[in-house]
Amino acid sequence: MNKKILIQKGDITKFDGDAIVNAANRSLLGGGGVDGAIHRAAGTLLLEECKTLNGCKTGEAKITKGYDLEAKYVIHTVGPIYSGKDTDKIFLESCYKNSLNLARENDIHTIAFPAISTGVYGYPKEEAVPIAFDMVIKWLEENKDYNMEVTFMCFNDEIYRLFMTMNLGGRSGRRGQGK
Ligand code: AR6
Repeated sequence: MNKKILIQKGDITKFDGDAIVNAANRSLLGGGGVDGAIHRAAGTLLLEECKTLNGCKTGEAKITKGYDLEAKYVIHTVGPIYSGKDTDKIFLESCYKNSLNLARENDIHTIAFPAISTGVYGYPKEEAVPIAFDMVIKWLEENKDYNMEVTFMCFNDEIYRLFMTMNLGGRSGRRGQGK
């Protein structure tokens, strides 16, 4: 099993690491779901900093401080609203890739992701989880020279079960090789 990937159940706002990722919307001015929870836990200064960022395009990522959170930074990314088109996957992959690139640029070594787009944005969980997992594996392989630990913070049992299946080698078998 790859020790650089952790799968945990819980609330991402409690993550005690360098950064958490927010599944935001293009305005970056807050919302429901994990976005609302992060803004409530971080305090109003987070919104003030977000107002200076001029929003964020789908698939891209922007960084702020974490304020009252344990995490030092919040990386805000905007997942696709599920449409059933091929572009959904490309945008979802970009969220993970661009968040990790931005993390590396900011010397972040521990980061937690929620399951981007699987709530309000309607991405089917059984499709979104393998996309997330495979993209993170790919990024870690391409950035072997950099020490990064990625936590998938699962807020519900189904997401947790899907990530655990991936990590045990479920779909591709790559995790089942004694690593
Ligand atoms: N910790 C970890 N994961 C969580 C938490 C939490 N505290 N709360 C929810 N989740 P969603 P989206 C999970 O809807 O689908 C907002 O209004 C949740 O179970 O938060 O990308 C934004 O402003 C689900 O698996 O984000 C946007 O408008 C996952 O986080 C829109 O929702 C994502 O669900 C973005 O929609």
